Amino acid sequence: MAEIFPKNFLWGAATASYQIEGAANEDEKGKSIWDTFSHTPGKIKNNENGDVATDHYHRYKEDISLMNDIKLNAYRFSIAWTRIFPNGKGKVNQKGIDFYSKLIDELLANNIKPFITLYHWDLPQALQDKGGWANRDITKIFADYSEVIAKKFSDRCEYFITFNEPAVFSIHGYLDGYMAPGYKDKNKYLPTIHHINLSHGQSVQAIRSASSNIKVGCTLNMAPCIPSSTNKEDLEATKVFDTYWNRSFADPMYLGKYPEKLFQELNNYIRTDDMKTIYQNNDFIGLNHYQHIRVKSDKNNLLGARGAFNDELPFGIEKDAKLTLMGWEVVPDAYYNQIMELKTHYGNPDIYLTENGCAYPDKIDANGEVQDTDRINYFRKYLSAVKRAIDNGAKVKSYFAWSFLDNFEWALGYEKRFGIVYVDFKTLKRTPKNSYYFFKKLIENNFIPN
Ligand code: GCO
Repeated sequence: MAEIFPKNFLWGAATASYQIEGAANEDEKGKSIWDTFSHTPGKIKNNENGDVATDHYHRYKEDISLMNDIKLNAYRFSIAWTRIFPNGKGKVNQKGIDFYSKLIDELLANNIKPFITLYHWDLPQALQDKGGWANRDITKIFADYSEVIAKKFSDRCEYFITFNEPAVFSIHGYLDGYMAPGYKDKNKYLPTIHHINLSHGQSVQAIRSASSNIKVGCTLNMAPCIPSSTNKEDLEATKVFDTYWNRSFADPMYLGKYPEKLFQELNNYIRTDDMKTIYQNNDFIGLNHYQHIRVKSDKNNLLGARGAFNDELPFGIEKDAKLTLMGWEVVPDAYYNQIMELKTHYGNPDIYLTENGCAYPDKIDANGEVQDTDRINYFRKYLSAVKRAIDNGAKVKSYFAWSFLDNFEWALGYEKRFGIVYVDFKTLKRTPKNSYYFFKKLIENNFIPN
């Protein structure tokens, strides 16, 4: 059956500053929490870091030209806050503005719409030293940063995303310590939830006051939660995990309220009018999705519940299950269900699929090609799920593959290759994988290729 996507559908790829840019100490960039974390021995696999990454900072023209060759018409990237404000606030660093300005001009010259993510996890270390997201002062500082970016770039960029995956960086950054800044402290985690929500609201206000031509929303990582067994504890844990993972940001930002139990927990931090500020009638919801999450009860976790995690066998499945290199399951139905849940539960919003993809152990073969057939199959199945959701009334406007380039996969370093373009991390040479050509055909024909 023909797989025709709507007219004006945006086909893109996504990246994030710390994962690809490199140039960690150039042009007066300040230190971020990821610079600190990745230089702390034992935090990252093989003690790797993003100092050079894919060197996109110097190679962006080559990368954009590769995007244009397959006619991507959108590109989602994030701004490194520390390039704009090396210490998080104060005087704007013109060199940082210049870099993103050149990047945006290059995209537009190639007919690619820029999607700006303001925060993809690389908080200025100077702000972390003052408590980071656990300190309420950050809400105003983030709004000021948002306003500067909107003022500088709204003449050329229509789409702004405030945060990338608040659930991920709050849980892994403040509760289980797996990511920067590496805390395991529920007393820091709880205020962090509220301050991120509030920062989102203030940021949307600041962006809209800078320009009326902008579409703004937040990108959330949402996924159906599945109990790992039928035990009472695991069933209960699944509800708890769903609240923190899926609802702690979507509900306040898109419905104007916290789930009841969470509201009680956050009570100390919520002030008059906060909920109104958070609920901004966003232009869209951004969805990052990879798989459903299997959950089990875990007394050692500060939530008492834990989702199956990178690099471990998802709880409750057979040992020989076919998984991606992250240890993630391939479940296109979960993608369909998640998109439909946004439609029914969050008021049928415009949905931008801002990330979806998979890691596999890619190799360049004797002919100089990367035969990433597993990845192509993954995209085929997940895109069919997207098409099905569209046919059933979901207002999906874009699909961004994660990722354009192989890159620095946070605590897991460089081993997990997610790109549709292969990067040799020694020479930094780019080699398009077969999945890159899959997207070329898809975009050319508006049809999922066989
Ligand atoms: C995230 C981020 C990306 C990841 C990708 C694969 O979800 O963690 O948005 O930066 O690299 O999702 O894990």
